[in-house]
Amino acid sequence: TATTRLADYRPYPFQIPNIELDVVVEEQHIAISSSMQIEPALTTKVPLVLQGLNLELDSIVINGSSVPTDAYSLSSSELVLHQPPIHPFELKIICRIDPFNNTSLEGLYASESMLTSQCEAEGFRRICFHPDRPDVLSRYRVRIEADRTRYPVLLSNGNLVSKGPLAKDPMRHEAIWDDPYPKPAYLFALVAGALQEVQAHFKTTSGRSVLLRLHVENGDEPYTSHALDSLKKAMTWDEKVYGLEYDLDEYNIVAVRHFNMGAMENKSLNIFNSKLVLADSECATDGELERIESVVAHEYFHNWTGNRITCRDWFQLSLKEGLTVFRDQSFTADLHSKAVKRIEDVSMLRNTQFREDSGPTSHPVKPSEYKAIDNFYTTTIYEKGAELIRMLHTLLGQQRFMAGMALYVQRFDGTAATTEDFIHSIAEGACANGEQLGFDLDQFQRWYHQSGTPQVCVKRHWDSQGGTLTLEVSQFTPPTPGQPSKAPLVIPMALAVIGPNGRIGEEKLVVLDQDTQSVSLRDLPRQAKPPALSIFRRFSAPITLQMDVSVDESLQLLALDDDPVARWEAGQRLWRKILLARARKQADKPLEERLALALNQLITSGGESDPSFLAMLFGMPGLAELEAAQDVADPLMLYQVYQSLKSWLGVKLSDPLQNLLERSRLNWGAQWPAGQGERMLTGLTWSWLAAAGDCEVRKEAVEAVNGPSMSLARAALRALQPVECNERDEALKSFYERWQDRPVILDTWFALEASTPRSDGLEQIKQLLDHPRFDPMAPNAIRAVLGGLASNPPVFHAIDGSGYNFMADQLIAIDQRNPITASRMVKVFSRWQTYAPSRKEAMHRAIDQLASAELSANTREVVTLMQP
Ligand code: BAL
Ligand code: ZN
Repeated sequence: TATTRLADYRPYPFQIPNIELDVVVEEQHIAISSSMQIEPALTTKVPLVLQGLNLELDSIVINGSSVPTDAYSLSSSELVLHQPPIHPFELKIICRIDPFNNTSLEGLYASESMLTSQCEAEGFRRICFHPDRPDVLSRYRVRIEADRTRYPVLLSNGNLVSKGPLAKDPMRHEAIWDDPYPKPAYLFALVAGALQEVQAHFKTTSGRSVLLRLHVENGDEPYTSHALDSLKKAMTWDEKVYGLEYDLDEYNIVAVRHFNMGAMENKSLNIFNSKLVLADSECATDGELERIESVVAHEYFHNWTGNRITCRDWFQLSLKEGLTVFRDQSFTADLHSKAVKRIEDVSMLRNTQFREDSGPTSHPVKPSEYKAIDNFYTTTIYEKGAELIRMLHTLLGQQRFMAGMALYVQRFDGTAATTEDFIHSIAEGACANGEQLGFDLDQFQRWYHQSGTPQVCVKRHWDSQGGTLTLEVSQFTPPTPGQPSKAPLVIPMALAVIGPNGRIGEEKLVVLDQDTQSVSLRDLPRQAKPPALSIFRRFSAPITLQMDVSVDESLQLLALDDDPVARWEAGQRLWRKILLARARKQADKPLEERLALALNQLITSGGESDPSFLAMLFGMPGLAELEAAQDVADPLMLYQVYQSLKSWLGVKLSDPLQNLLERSRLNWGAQWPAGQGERMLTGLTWSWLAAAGDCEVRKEAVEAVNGPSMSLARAALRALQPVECNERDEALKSFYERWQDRPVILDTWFALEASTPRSDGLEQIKQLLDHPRFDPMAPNAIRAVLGGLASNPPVFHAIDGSGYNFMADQLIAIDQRNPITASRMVKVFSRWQTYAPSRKEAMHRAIDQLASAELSANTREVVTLMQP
């Protein structure tokens, strides 16, 4: 497969201001006629190259005249018109597609009884011949014609112009949609089917009324209000915080069972994976409700950062994704708890993005080349991309950042922009009143091009006489594939000093920009011992910190730091130390006792007013993070260590945990977002007490599985999962029986079953794949079972390699049907080099097994990167 390079970017030599699509849905196929108004952008003659995949070409007509076959050439992926007219012309192409046998879930495809589309990144070429690149913006007018009974609902982007039966055939009808905003083809969407509609209304700040419509399968109507409420909250927030208003009279969301992504921001016709729309507190956990709220907001926010201002090419993907993730993170932080949201995001970044960035698929936020762009919808582009925007926000402050955003929107609205356009607008807007930027903009942009997680090393010198704390700070980014050496980055480091009564003096923001530099904090209390240092507060940069921190200092920060993120971090440091020591079979008993004492105090003092934040402090670091800290990653050992530590804490803190549980029960019934902290604490308590063998807790957990709160039901299942007991089987069985008719929820059951450690685990997983309710065409179901396997260390990492081997076989088969889903899942093997020799060899054999199979370009690209 060809490599696409950023350096090779050239503007498309034609403009296509208008496209009329005529989509006729027949029994077995769809006939598509596209009429494009084409304007050559160059005076020199160049061929017109259009992309097309799995299209059956019927005819090509230019300005009403048929184009002879020798005037064009057609390959499996391209249509080339050798000598198109030099003046504006109309190109009409008629072709056929077969959405009913399209298992890739790209382009137009069938899901249950509906037809739906997914065009990002390069799906439009599976619908009709088109340049299919994001810098070609057109106004679309779309006519959809279909059977009235089978497809009563016909949707596309923009405004509905008309809808009604066909005069020539009253069994059929048509709808005409017109989108006044020029857009790239990846934002095109079309849905046809028997869908139920739930409506809401939103009045914009300038007084326009917007009709909000959520389309779901029959029977799913009761689960729509959460998403509609979330949409209204997002619309209000974007007006209030960014001054951005919605620009059309209607906004549609469609819930689809078969979907590769989480959701898609198509202009005024968002398409959502049904698991990210359908919810209420009985059938979704608190975490899922918050996630749905944030994804609905994310897709809505794309209307400005993504749709009105789109990407020039796919190397700019983070321009819209990093920025929009930053916006949705800020939205959730504003609506709920800033501290808890930041901690969740930092934890996720460490366990996914840092992992990606230290492995064979590491890539910059702005890659310089790719083979399959679908492989770049990664946590690096999204979450690290968001961290870059957050650093700009930290460096400039809210007001100046917003001035930059306003300039960016004003300058690039209606265009396809680059990350440089964005950065320069932010800088110019932030300095509009003559202020200095305070850092080097070109140097800041290295963040976009350098992959890898920077390490910041801090050595401290304390002058007790002068009251000066001097930090010798060095930064180093380790080599990553294709990037052996790195230059220093602009790193914002937020600092404060914490004394026995809390913070001393103001917080300080230091800009690191050298390989090594010295930072002095003066006028501190002259005492023998240096004060505790609160560093990288709010996780002010996506780095790993290397600094000697004593247990005393960590405990002091855990108790007194006024930045909740730094406080949580202090606790994480202790958790890491304890877990890693146990993994080395050198348990640090004195430290464990001290942490247990600190946790006990946190519970009994009652001083922590936010139970969700308390739950964060009780949360242990993730497996990926711990694996990264081991010289030789040992997932099985870590898995056992989590359990043994929980069990020890369950015994050690039995009384305070019972007390905490009792307090938490009082708020079990509170409606989300109220009560979520207590439900989180309940889950933690159950899990520690169940690990410690508490039978009463097991019984309570089983009851919760049949109770009114999905959060508690899932917490119960998670607590029971690692414990081999009858209650575990009983709980899983009742969960299945209760939810067997709800595929979205049943996926959770599949995931739980697949990740439950059992001696015959692999056998059980095979049975799940043969289960009558397992849908092999649904990416959610595949991810549930195979993702469950990957997060079941005893089964996946079985030393005979059987787990790896089975996974490879499955992925080879899935790749035949759905390359996007397969190429994402293949990354479960990406850490193979970090394991001990026997495991490493077994995993390598599985990678070889994949490499020698017939693979899609998507999966081949990832597998090739993983091979040494
Ligand atoms: N653009 C793909 C889905 C999303 O990031 O919103
Ligand atoms: Zn997005």
